[in-house]
Amino acid sequence: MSLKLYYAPGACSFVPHAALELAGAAYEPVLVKLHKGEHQTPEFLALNPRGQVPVLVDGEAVVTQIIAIALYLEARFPQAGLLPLQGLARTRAIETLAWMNNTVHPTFTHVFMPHKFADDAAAQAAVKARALGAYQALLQELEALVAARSEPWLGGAQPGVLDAYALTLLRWGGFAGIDPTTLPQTWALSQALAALPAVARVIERERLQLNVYRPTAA
Ligand SMILES: N[C@@H](CCC(=O)N[C@@H](CS)C(=O)NCC(=O)O)C(=O)O
Repeated sequence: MSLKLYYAPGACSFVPHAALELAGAAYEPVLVKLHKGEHQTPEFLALNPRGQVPVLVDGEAVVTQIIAIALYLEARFPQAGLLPLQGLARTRAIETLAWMNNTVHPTFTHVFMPHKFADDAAAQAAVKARALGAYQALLQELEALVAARSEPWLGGAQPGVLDAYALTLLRWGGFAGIDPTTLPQTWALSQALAALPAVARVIERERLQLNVYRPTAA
């Protein structure tokens, strides 16, 4: 099998993982355990010197970065409707995908891994607190975007990469203390996506719970 996806459970690699299943692709999923540092081994760094998932390998081609992988998969599986194929709808979808990837996603990285951005504990706490406020606002922006859609899915009539990214970002919010049910449109979209057999296979393989929010004791 020439197509391989290197993924970590619950990470942003969920997006191409779901896209591959939605496209009905034949591929090999390769588990990378981030908590065991498997993304820092010489073998993995030879594949992606940035030491991150996702990585898509197609024969000789090694593709990193979710946006590039999404466009690659869309070109390889055009019938799957992973993104709108043309017109302003396509531009808008890429606009949203870029925003998810370059704004919402890195804001969560500041919440989840503040040690990457500050050295001492107090500075890390400040980074985390500031990023959490920003992340809450960004999820509200996502909620408005989901509510404003005129078709069943964010990219149109077929489920695709935008829906998978929305699910991932909402799910991450649960780890940060954001109850996903307080964002009802995004929550409903995520539940509908998770219920599709293709996406359910990914959730099962990655052993994910959709709602990881736990209320803190008052
Ligand atoms: N801009 C990258 C972000 C990839 C990324 O943040 N990957 C995370 C998982 S969600 C990762 O591998 N983190 C491990 C690390 O950076 O040490 C993309 O679009 O693929």
